[in-house]
Amino acid sequence: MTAALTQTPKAKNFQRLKALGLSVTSTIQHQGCGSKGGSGKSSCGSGAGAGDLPEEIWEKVKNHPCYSEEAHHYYARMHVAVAPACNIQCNYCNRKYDCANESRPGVVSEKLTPEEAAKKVLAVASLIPQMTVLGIAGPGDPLANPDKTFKTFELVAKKAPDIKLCLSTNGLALPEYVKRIKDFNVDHVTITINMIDPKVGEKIYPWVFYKHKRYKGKEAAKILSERQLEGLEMLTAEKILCKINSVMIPGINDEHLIEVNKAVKSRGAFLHNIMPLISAPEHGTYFGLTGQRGPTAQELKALQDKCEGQMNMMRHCRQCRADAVGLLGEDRSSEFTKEKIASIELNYDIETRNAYKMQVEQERQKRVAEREKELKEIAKENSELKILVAVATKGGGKINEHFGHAKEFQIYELSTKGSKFIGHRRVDLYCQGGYGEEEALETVIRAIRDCVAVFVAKIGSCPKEALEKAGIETVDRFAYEYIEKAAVSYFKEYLRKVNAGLIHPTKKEDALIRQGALVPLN
Ligand code: CLF
Ligand code: SF4
Repeated sequence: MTAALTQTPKAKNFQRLKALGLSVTSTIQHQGCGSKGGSGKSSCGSGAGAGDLPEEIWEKVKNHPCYSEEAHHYYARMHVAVAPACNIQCNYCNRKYDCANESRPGVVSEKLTPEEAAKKVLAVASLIPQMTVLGIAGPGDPLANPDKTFKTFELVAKKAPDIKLCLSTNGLALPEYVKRIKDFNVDHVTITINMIDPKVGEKIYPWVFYKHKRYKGKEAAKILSERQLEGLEMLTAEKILCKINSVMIPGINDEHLIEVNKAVKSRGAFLHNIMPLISAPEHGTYFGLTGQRGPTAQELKALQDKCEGQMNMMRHCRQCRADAVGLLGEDRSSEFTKEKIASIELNYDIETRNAYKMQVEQERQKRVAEREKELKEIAKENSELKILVAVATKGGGKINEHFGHAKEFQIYELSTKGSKFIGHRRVDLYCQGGYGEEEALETVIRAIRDCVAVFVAKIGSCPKEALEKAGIETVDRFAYEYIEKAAVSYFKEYLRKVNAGLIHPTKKEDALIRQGALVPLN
């Protein structure tokens, strides 16, 4: 009898992952993933865990990196760019670039046919067992390209039945396709809703193309809004999980998004994702060219906080490309070009994929147990104080990244309720092949200057000094520990010092949100 035959199923699974060079932690670390962090249990659905949601909802979201903040530590999504056409014009979009509803402005490197897309999905699934979701999010609108979109879903469902199907749309054509969405088992749909008032809408949408006719101004916005809300109601009636994306455009729809939030909540939306406007002039969008600014970090957080009382908020969105591949904080799309796929051996192995999921479940339970222990401790404290900290991590929910290697920092709000993930800040890499880049350090400080401290696995003396001069404590004593556990432990100590009069908390300066999402990994 060979050794393989005497192995337990668990050992076999472990071997399968090892053959791919994978484990829950090593996979994420290897990829230098920007996807990490986690929040305490809260009413926030995106951060909610198994015990916070009804069983049938948890089953739908537990492996979806966008619908569960907790899942995005471990699971990846991929997009296939099969939908080039669009039926509306948004003032934050330039057709030459990705759909800003779901991606940073950046060209889609390759458009695909449904057959090419299905092959790409199998290639990615063969090499990245943590890829659990296929999303179609552009570069135009998936429902303005219904044949290509549904053909892709059909091919993938046949060949890789364990992959969840996900769709993101502007909603104009949605009511016509709800039945097809249901029939194709697409269980997650995102609608981008930026307004429910045509007076606001006409400032965002110059036109829509509906029933063979182009509409402009308020009339266009009214049609769009009615179709979006009707589509949302139809989807939720079919028990399809709906996420609403909204682009926050200061001075145009920022306050209005509170009304949008109420309207979508009352129609059964599961999650609301308010994203900052991306409007760099070089993208050539109307807003970019007219100098419309995006929100600051505090403006965005304040609006998300206001809406959180109403419904579950997503705060871990990376505004990813329409052809993104990988964990949310990374982009591995360049590894899966048509040319490279031709040389990848397709080996879609459901057992390896299940083995990865089993490992993730074990890892999740460990993290939850540690978090719960710390939460009990901090709950004894009595204080209204809230502070922000930035964390350098490359995955697994741990503080495991060097300061100089971080491409983004995770931001946590600490209070007596525990630690809560509130977003990420993209930064320029400080360490440039052995030396520190002063300009990059400036951008890091600007991105995290609303934080009291930055947690890192390691940091050199130069950046440490500059950060401390800027009022940001550098903390490396929790290197390689779980973020939540370390954060609560830090907050307890911080509170003790405040109570003893050793620290006098002051209002921190607002931070700047860096335009766009992550750049591809090197
Ligand atoms: Fe893609 Fe969108 Fe599905 Fe996710 S992305 S279609 S729901 S699988 Fe996710 Fe990317 Fe944010 Fe979108 S992080 S832009 S929310
Ligand atoms: Fe661009 Fe997407 Fe708006 Fe269409 S729906 S104009 S592709 S952002």
